[in-house]
Amino acid sequence: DVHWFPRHVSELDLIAHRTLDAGVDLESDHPGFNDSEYRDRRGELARNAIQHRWDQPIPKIDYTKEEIQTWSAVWDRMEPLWKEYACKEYLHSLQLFKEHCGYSRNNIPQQQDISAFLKERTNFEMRPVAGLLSSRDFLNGLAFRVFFSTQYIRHHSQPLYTPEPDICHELLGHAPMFADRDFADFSQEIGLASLGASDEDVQKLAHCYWFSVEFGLCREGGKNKAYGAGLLSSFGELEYACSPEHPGAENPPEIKDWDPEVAASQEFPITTYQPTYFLASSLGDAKLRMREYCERLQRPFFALHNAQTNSVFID
Ligand code: H2B
Ligand code: FE
Repeated sequence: DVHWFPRHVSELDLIAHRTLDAGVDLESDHPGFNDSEYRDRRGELARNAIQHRWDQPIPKIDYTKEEIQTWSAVWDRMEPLWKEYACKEYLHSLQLFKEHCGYSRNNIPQQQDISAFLKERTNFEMRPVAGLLSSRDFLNGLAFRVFFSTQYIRHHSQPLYTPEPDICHELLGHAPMFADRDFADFSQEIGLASLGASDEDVQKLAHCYWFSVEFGLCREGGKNKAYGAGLLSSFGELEYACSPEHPGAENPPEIKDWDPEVAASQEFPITTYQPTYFLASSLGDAKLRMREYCERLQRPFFALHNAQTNSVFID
């Protein structure tokens, strides 16, 4: 039996409701657990995301002074590290986002502005989501060149820590990468392979996603640079991953060549720095290898994407 999957971008509205956590039921060790104002804000943004429909503009959010301070704190810690360790594609897009999408240390960009810009450049888009989705649902969105993105920010008491994706991770880590054609295509490749896939294959694809879109490194001018959002939004791990010889790294990570076959069955921790990273020779090469891997998956069909109608059909 083939698992249900969306055939048209409008059907992502159904998926967006299926959050594993509602984005509001904070765990007792969450930094915002005892802050009722923060919890109310999370509830408001979650409702905002659930009400969103695929063909509507994404409502503008008025971020508070306190939220902007948290954003600035992250920005200020990350900016010098991006210059040193982010891949050139990221740095190029970040510059464009500063010019066109309101990116700066003093302003939290609006998802609508980023989405409109990406749509024009690589035909990718963002859409709000209240909380975590299953791997299957999340990856299915990528097939339609849609990135599900949260809209809340981490708690101000710990600006450099978040137990879950937040706008610092989504907008500073992920969004700029989708302005790169190879990276956008790479992401969609994983998404298309996830449509109607077996649970086992979805898990393999989720591992590939983890070691690339979240924690991927690529080679550039004899150095290892980051293209993964988990690195680009984490000041400690970015340096740890790209500069394993830096003082204080007693336990340098293992760096393997990007091979989706190997990444698919590589285990990983989610609460500590990664012991293993995968290094691609370029984003274009990462994409080609991903495509080859997806073609080798045992599937009764392969989904193809029609960009004009933003729908998929079965080959
Ligand atoms: N859901 C949301 N909302 N954001 C994510 O970044 C995310 C997700 N990542 N679900 C997925 C799972 C990822 O960890 C992989 C595909 O399992
Ligand atoms: Fe992420």
